[in-house]
Amino acid sequence: MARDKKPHIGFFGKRNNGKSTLINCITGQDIAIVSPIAGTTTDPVKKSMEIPGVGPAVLVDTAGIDDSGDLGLKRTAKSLRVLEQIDLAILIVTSNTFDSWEHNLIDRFKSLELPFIVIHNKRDIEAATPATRKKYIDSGATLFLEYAQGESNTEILSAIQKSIPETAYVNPSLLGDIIEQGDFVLLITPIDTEAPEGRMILPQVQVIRDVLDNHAINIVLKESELEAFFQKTTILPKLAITDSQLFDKVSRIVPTNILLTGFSVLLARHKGNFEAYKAGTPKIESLKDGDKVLILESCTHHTTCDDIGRVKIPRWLTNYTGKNISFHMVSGLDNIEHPITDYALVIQCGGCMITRRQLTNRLKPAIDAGVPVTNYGMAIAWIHGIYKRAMEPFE
Ligand SMILES: Nc1nc2c(ncn2[C@@H]2O[C@H](COP(=O)(O)OP(=O)(O)OP(=O)(O)O)[C@@H](O)[C@H]2O)c(=O)[nH]1
Ligand SMILES: [Mg+2]
Repeated sequence: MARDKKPHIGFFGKRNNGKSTLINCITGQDIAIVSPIAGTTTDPVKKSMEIPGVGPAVLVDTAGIDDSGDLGLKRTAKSLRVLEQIDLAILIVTSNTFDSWEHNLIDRFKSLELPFIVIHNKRDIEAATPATRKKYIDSGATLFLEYAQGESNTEILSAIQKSIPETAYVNPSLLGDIIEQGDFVLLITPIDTEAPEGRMILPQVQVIRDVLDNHAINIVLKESELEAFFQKTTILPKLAITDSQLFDKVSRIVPTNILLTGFSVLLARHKGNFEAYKAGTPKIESLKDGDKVLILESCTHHTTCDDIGRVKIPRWLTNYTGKNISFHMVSGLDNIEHPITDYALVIQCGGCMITRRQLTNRLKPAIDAGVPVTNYGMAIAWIHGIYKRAMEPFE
C-alpha cells in the first residue's frame, strides 16, 4: 500500500532530561531550543522532518511533564494533549528514575494504545542499570535504549522505524472495499448558501480523490440535476453518495438497485468508531424525557457543522422522539465539563478536520463508560428513516 501519511512522534519526560537536544540529534538539525535551565520548552513544538530510514515524519517536542505552579500545570496539560495526535511516544528518562511522573505517562500511553520507546538519556553522567531496563521493558515499552549527546543516532533511528505502526503511514481507502475499477460513483453535493465560496468541502474532495485512486469514475452533481441525470442517461452507478441533509429527498430519486449512502456515514466509517456508532445509533429510540444528549462539534471554525450540531440535530431529534431532551454542545477538543455518564447519547461530528486518533480518543471515555455514541450522519439517517439503506453499502 502506498504510504501517504506522516507518522507523528512525540517526545516526553521530565524537564531538562534532554528532550529537545535529542530531537536535534535525531534530525541532525538545530530545530529545538536547548538550555541547562529546566522549563526551556514551554509549548509543544511540531516539526515536519525527513528522518533517515523512517521517511517524512512530524516530531513533537513538549514541555517537561514535571513542571509545577499554575503555568506549569497548563504546560503539562498541553504536553498531554499531544498524546492524542501521535503514533509513537518517546519517553526520555535520566539517572535511573522511574517514579510517579513516568508511571502516569506510561499509564496514559497504554490507555491510548500508543506504542512507546524509553530512552535512558545522558548516560555519560549516569548509565542505566539492568534493573531500570527491566522495569521499563516490563512496563510495556517496545524498546529500551541508552544515549548521550554526541553519540551516533543509528540505534534510535532504527528503534523508531521498528516501533511506528504501519497504520501511521497509510490513510485507508474510503471506498476500496465497495467499488471497483471502472465503476461509476454518483456524488450529490448541494451548492447552497452554506457551501463555501469557490470550492468544495473537505469530505467531498476526499471522496472524489478516493474514487480516482480506485480507478473509478466520479459523476458530481447537485440534487437539482439528479432527476435529469436518471432521465437523460442509462448509466447505472454502483454507488451514490449524498450530503446527509439531502438524504430524504435523494433516496426517493435514486433507484433502489443503486447503493446509496452519505458523505458523513462514509467518513464515520473511515475515521474509526464505526462499530460503536452502529451499536449506539438505534439507541435514539430509547431516549426519554429529561435525557441529556452531548453533541461534540470538533471542527470549531466550520459554520455549517456548527449549525447542524447546535440547531438542526436538536430540532430533528426533539421532533422525532417527541421527548423533552436537553442538549449540550462542546466545541473543538475542549474539556467535557459534566461526567460522561450524565448523558444518554453522544453525537459526534464527522471530525473532518481532526485526525483519526484524536477522534477515537475523543469518544473513548464515552465508549469505555458504555454511553451510546453515534455521529451526525448516522443520526440524521436514522431520524429520516433511511438508516437501513445508508448502511447497506457496508454490509
Ligand atoms: N551531559 C549531558 N548533557 C546533556 C545531554 N543531553 C542534553 N544535555 C544538556 O541538558 C540540558 C537540557 O537539555 P534540553 O534538551 O534543553 O532538555 P529538555 O528536556 O528539552 O528540557 P525542557 O525543555 O526544559 O523540558 C542542556 O544543557 C543540554 O546541553 C547528554 O546526553 N549529556
Ligand atoms: Mg526542551
